[in-house]
Amino acid sequence: MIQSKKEIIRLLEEIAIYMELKGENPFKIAAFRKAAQSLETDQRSLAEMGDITTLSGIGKTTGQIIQIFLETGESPELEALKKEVPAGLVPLLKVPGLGGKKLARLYQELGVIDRETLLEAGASGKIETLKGFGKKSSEKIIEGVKALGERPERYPIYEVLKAAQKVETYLEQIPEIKQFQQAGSLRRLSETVKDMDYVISTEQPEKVRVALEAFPFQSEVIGAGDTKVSLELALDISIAVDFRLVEPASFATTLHHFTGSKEHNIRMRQLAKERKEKISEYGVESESTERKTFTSEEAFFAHFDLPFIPPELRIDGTEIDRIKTTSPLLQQTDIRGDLHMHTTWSDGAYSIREMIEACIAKQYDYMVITDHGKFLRVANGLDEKRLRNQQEEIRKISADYPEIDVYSGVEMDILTDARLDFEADFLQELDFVIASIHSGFSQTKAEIMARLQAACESPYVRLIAHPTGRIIVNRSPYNVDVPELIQLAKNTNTALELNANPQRLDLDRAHLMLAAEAGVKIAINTDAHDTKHLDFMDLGVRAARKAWLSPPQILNTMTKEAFRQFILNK
Ligand code: DGT
Ligand code: CA
Ligand code: ZN
Repeated sequence: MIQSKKEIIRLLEEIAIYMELKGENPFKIAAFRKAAQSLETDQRSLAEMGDITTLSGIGKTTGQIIQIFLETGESPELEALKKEVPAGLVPLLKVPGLGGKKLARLYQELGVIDRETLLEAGASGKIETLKGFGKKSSEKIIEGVKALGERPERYPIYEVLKAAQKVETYLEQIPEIKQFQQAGSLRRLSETVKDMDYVISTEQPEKVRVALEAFPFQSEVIGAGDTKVSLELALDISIAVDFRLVEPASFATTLHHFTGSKEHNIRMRQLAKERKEKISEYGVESESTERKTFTSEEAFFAHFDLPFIPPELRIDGTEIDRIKTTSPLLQQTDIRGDLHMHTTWSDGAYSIREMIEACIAKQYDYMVITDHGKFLRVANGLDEKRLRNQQEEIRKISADYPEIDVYSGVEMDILTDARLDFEADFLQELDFVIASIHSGFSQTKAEIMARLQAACESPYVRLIAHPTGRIIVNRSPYNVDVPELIQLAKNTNTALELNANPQRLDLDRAHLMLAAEAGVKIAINTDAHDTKHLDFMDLGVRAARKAWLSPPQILNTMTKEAFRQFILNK
C-alpha cells in the first residue's frame, strides 16, 4: 500500500482539524500542522525522501502515525478522532470566519453539532454572548451558514466520485452484501449529479439496513426500510445517497432500472411492450410466462436482442437503435499509453522513475513525460536547459525499463500574444510537444483562436491539451470556437485531447463527436500530477465511449511500433 505525499499531508491536516474541534492542546495541534508544512515544502518525492519519520519537523508521535498510514493505508488515530467529533461539524468549517478554533468553542460551549444547531444558537442570541464573538461576527457566521446550507442542486462529477469512494470502502466491509454497484447519473458518468444511487444485492436486507444506518460520514438518515435506505452524507460535500436493497435474482434488472436514464428506460419499456412484455425493476414479465430474471445486464439486453449498452451511453433512448450498427466501442484494454503527465521536475508529486514504474504497472507500451514549460513559473516550469537535462535523464532511466518506451516531451504554453513558449528549433529536439492555454482566459474569441491557430500550425505541436480550459461547474471554457479548432486540427494533422481528469473531461461529449466526425485524432490523457491520477484513464475511456468513440479514432491505441514511427515522423 503506497500512499502519496499529498495524502500524508492531507491526513496530518485532517488530524489537526479534528483535534482542534475536539479542543485538544494547541501544541499538539501545531505539531501536526508543522509536519504537514515541512512535507509540503520539501521538493523531493516520497520515495526520494527515504525515511520521512526522521525528517526535522516531524516529531515522534507524528512519525508513528505516518508510519502506520504508510503501511496500512489507514489511520486509527484519525478514525478515533472522527468518532469523537460530530460529523455535522466538519462541513461548517467552510463558513467564512469560522475556523477550527471558533467552531470548537461553539461545539463545546453551546453544544453546536451541525448546521441546524448552529442556526438555533445564532437565532437565540447565544453566539454573540460568547467571549470574542460579538454581534457582528455572529451575524456574519449565520449569513455564511445560510449561504452554505443552500446546497447546490447538482454536484460536479469529481466531487461525487470522491464521495463514492468513501461510500464503497464502507460497503465493502458489510458481510451481508453479496454485490453492490453504482447506479443513476454517477454510473452514467454524467457531468453533474444530484444524488448518488447504489443497488445492493443481499439475502439479509435487515442487517444491511442496520449497517447502512451506521455509516460514519452522515448527517442524517432520511429514510430506512428493507428495500431502500436514504442517507444525507456529510463528506466534503453534503449529498444524498439512495441504497436499493434487492434479492440477488433481481439485481440485474434493478440495476438497469436505477441506472436510467429515465429516457433510456422509457425506450426499453416501449421495446418490451412491442413484444408484449413488461419490464419492472424485478424482472421481465409477460402474460404467458413467469417473471424472468437475469444473471447480468448483458443477459437482460440480450433478451431484447441487444448488445450490452454501456451505462455512460444510456442517455436519450436513441442509443438503443444506434448500438446495433456502431463499430466496436473503445475498451480500457485498447489504451496502450498515456501521453500527458507531470513529474517532480515541474509540479508533479512523483519522480520520472516512479511515473515510469506506475505506467508499467498499467501495462502500457509507451508513455510521454510532459512537464510544464518555462512560462508556467508557478508550476516550476522547465526552460530549454532543464528540458535538455530532463531528456537526458529520461533516456538514462528508461534504459532500465525495456518493457516500455518512454518519450520526452513538454506541455508548452501558448502565450497570450499567440507566440509559443519555445522556438521551433528547440521544439524539434523533443519527442512530443503538447500545446495548451493556461493564461489570458478572458480574451476575445479572435485572440484565443489566433493562439490555437499558431499552435496547430507549428509543425512540432502534435496535440492541443484540454482544448477549452473548462473546469466542470467551476470554470467556463475560454472563448474558443471548437468547430473552428476542429477544422484547424484537421488541416494541420494535430490531435485534440480528451483530458481524463474528472474536473475537466475536456473535450466534452458533443465536441468529441464533432471531432471524431471530422476525422481528427483524439488522445485520451490523464494529465497526471500523481501516480494515482493515472487511474483517471478509466474515466477517460468511459467519457470517450459516451461519445461513441472507437479505437481507430484514438491516438494512444496505436501499437508500440506504430507510435514509435509516429514520434519519429515529425
Ligand atoms: P440525478 O440524480 O438527477 O443526477 O440523475 P439520476 O439519473 O441518477 O436520477 P435519479 O436519482 O432520480 O434516479 C435514478 C434512476 O432511476 C434514473 O436514472 C432512472 C430511474 N428512475 C427514477 N425515476 C424514474 C421514473 O419516474 N421513471 C423511470 N422510467 N425511471 C425512473
Ligand atoms: Ca441519482
Ligand atoms: Zn495543462
